[in-house]
Amino acid sequence: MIKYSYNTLVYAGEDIETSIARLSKFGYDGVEFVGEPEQQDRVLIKELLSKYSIAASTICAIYNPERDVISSRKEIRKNAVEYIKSCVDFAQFIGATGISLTPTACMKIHQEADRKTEFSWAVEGIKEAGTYAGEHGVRITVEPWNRYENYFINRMEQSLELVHAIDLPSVGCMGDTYHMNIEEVDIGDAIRLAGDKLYHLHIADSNRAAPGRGHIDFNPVKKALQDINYSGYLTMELLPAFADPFNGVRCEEFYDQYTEESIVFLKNLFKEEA
Ligand code: LER
Ligand code: MN
Repeated sequence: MIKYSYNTLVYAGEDIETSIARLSKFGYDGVEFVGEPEQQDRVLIKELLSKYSIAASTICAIYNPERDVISSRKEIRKNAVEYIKSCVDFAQFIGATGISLTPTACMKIHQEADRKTEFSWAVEGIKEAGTYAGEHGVRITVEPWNRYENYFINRMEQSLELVHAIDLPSVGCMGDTYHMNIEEVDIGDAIRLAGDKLYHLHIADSNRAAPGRGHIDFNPVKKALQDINYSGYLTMELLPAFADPFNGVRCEEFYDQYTEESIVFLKNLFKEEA
């Protein structure tokens, strides 16, 4: 059974109770939280999730130059693994089942060492974090990002190659339809390629707005998810149309309007063939 959640990153500047209450009101099963464990009140979050009868789905971890799993600097690689472990502790506390991961800093588009060396750092770091995650009942999901945000893992086949090399049940693949629309030949085929290793999926249209507001055809996405018997979360990760969408500017339509519209769109999509 597919479940729906929404990434609260776009609810910039809002108090967390308002965000959780909104998602509960519009019928979401879960909430995806930003991976800044030090800045979040996990006790309050847990209370609010219970108050509004909604689950924590996942943690969207944030990778920057200080948290880079394949940095050429050993202390930065170590810092990245410690950061993922702190997200695991946060996830376990609030009951989230997964943490998204890409091995490098967001917006890093140049490699620091040859691919083979960087790949071996990725395997080493994610194996350590993934083992810790598995021991705490949490899964790590490797997310390909488009070429303008990252150079290392851009397509599902690369995520799968890394996941196979890590070889842990607690580490799988994830997709994001916004990135996939840019990098994959066929989004449905990429989902089928991951198969039972697809642990999580971010949903946004081609312009990162609510599904239905861009030009992605979500029918093949639905078909592929059905083909692999996907039963995880579909998490809306919607972001404003800025070059730097993380700048905290409040965009009104991403609050009530897109939150409601997205779940209505996806529930209709999946209802049609039922
Ligand atoms: C994160 O899930 C993502 O998709 C990237 O674009 C960085 O936010
Ligand atoms: Mn994403």
